[in-house]
Amino acid sequence: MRIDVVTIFPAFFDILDVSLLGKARGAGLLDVRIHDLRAHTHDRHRTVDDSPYGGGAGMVMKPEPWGDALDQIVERTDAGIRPTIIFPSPAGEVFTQTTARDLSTREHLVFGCGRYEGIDERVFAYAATRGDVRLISLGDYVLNGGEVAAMAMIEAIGRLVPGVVGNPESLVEESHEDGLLEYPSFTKPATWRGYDVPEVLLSGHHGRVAQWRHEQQIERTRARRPDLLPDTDRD
Ligand code: JAH
Repeated sequence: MRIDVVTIFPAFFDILDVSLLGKARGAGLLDVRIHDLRAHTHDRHRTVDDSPYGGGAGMVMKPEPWGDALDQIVERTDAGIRPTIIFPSPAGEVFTQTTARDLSTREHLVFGCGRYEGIDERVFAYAATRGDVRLISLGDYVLNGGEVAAMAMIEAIGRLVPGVVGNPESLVEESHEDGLLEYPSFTKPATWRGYDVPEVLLSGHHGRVAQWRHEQQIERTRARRPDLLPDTDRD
């Protein structure tokens, strides 16, 4: 999978080299490239923002550097394949494990990281001529820019690319993959500071263990995330 990121803060993405995904990059499974939006400016101050038409607080990202950056990325990378162009935005569709699974099947993702009050709206219309545009939110809160949201999405998507995570079974056994929260886990010692590991896990009875874990998943989901359960299972 090819991933391009456009940002005015390339340093945010330095940790990709040391994370779990760093290895996948070395192995050629993920080809992640970071692009400085300011490299696509032409004025002495490398300006990326300006005041909003119609007035209002804050600044808006100018369209021209975005147009040039998108042109360069799409032309250099795509032999006929249409990239999916993602703009992290609190005004977008909400990112879930289903979104991550869907995006993990794409050959080419481009992340456009906005700052300030946002990006000139015409950039989204232009981007749609070069790829499939998605505005995606991590949740109902506001960050200072799209970088941290893009990092979270890259990690969630990248680990679903075949070969990136060593044991594929660990991918299906985790929270959200079956629509329920994860069951509790324990390791040695069997007693620690007066707390015991549940008896059933020491029993060696695989059927009882599986049933107990499933009950725990349902109980925790009911307590913490009833919104994930069908209405009929809620109380
Ligand atoms: C804020 C550009 N839902 C997470 C999220 C994603 C993006 C942004 N905020 C929150 C954001 C300012 C400018 C993007």
